[in-house]
Amino acid sequence: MSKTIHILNGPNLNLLGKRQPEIYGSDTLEDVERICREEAQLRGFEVELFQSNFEGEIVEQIHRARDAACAIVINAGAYTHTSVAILDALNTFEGPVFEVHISNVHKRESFRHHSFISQRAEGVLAGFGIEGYALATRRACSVLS
Ligand code: CA2
Repeated sequence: MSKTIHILNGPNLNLLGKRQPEIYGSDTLEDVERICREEAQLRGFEVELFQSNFEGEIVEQIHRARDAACAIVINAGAYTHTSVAILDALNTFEGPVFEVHISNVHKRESFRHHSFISQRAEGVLAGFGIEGYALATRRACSVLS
């Protein structure tokens, strides 16, 4: 069985640390990968980080995860609130799924309050900054151990 946790990121998250630091902080996706890897390696797991601005590419990465990953940590960005296609893809994945949002989406506009992904996720973290990814990775390791 795979010991790799896939950390999936949706649109605009490539700009993390480069724009809107008042909402998303000043850490980058490289920092996300580093803190998740630290959590995973302490527990005998690995991580692989993926980001795309295209819905279909995220769907295809979830399909690859079916064979290559033991768990998925996903911040689908704005697709969280719109994408039945990503939900359907996650429903084909057999391992645990954890949903992460850097900001507290419930404190923001009402269109961010609904998530298609939450009904598939074992757990949801919002508003913990990039630490949410590390916490979700840690939880993925513990449910798999
Ligand atoms: O809080 C989150 O993590 C979000 O998933 C981020 C999405 C937003 O649409 C969700 O409602 C909540 C937006 C990602 C945009 O990422 C940026 C990062 C830095 C600079 C600009 C955009």
